[in-house]
Amino acid sequence: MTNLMSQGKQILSYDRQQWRQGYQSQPNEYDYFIEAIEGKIPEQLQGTLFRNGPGLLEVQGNPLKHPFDGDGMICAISFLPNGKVHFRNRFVRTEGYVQEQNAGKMIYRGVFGTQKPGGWINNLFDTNIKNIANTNVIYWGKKLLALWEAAEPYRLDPKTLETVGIDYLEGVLNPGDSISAHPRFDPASEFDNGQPCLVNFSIKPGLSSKITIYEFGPDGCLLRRHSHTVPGFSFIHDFAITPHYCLFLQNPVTFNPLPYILGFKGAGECVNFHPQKNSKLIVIPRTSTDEKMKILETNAGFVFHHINAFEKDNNIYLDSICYDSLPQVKPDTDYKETDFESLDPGQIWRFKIDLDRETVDKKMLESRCCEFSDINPNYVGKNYRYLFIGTAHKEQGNAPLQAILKLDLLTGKKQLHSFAPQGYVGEPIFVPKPNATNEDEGWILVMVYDGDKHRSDIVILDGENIEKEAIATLHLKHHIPYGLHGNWTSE
Ligand code: 3ON
Ligand code: FE
Repeated sequence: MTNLMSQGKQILSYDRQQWRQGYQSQPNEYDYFIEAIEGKIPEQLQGTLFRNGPGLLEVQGNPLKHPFDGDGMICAISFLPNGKVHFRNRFVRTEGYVQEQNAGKMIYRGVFGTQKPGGWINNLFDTNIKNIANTNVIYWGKKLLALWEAAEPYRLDPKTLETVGIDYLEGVLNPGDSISAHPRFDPASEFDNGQPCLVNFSIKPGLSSKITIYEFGPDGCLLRRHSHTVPGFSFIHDFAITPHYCLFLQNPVTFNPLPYILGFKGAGECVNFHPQKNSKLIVIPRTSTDEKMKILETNAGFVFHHINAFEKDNNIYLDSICYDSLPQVKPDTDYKETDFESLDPGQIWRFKIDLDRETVDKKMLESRCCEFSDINPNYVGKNYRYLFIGTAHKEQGNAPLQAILKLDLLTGKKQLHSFAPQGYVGEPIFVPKPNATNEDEGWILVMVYDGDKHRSDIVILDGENIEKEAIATLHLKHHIPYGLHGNWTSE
């Protein structure tokens, strides 16, 4: 264990140097059975955890300005019927990744500010975007798909993680189209006799923005598609669903692309947030009935992610992670120098939407610094009781995610499992136990970076009581850089 670092008077729950090392690239591709296991893997836990995230934090020796610009690398952790657990990781062979690997140099700028070497002149007018397929990975319609919201999905072989190529979702997308990295899985769609369905969206931003909603059946075929135009520029990373509605929060942002076109900044750095302005809450019915889209206003700060939404007593509820300001890496600084204490934490808010009165009320559910949530997948769009989320070790202020928080929305009870000082958590994934009767009867799977050992672990917590000792800890032979999103599949 390391000594806790003190910075000024503040005692930190982590060591900055160790935290930084979680952003080291992992250029190797592994394929092995995990042998270093503490505890006992539950027999009933069978399936695969897929997760995505930047695997390279530099391109051919040029460090990235922002980790969100890193080439997507998929990890697959498979829990086999014989009790063994297999680990595999592979880069998505996107067109841009392959080109840069072959050329031995950086060819593309990054959306979040990574510039090609040679100064602005060498970036001037270069608006070619590299699809880095790094944000999420889903298994749907017998396809494994790596997603990045500014371009098309990449299809991978679920067994070998080999890249098959760009996937147009049975002809639904055209070359150059994009689809969000945050689909929502409706466990029992009312429009399809209770069958599951996948709901996703795409945004075409401009002076006004076109939102298209797509719903896919279990076979991967399109069931419903409709488009809507909303006023103003949009940067919408995520949405939420209920049985009858799709909910979007349009952050109060404007976009000035000039510094991007002139080669000074990344496109993402040209998004300007206006905290004093209201957000727009866009409510779109999932089927074309007489009901029309509604746009209501509320002050929500900046929102990347939503947790869940549901309908109750003629109201719609939306739970989201809100920031008072948009965290951006300052010019000429490095994300590895992040001054956490100067940034606003993500906090959980509940929005209550009355469609008839056209009002939005809000209340804070959790003030602790939070990000990356999951719930029991059978409760998506429903009045749910439990949420699981990455959180800071300390109750106040902004800090790296080092703990998992379980929030009981009925009683307000909280449970915390902290991996501080040496552990850093990613997105927790909730896997329901077969034949479970309680909502929290399941396992939490989470990848934890161990800064002491510079290796990553897969940790299994008991959903009913996350505070007790982990059910099992699986030690990988190496580290995996901090990631973004993933999913579990028992197929
Ligand atoms: O006009 C453009 C529209 C658009 C789709 C503007 C634009 C260039 C910004 C854009 C592209 C957006 C993209 C590519 C977004 C990608 C986002 C991404 C890869 C990740 C987002 C992660 C969000 C959070 C909150 C992560 C938090 C992480 C931690 C707290 C732990 O490290
Ligand atoms: Fe996300």
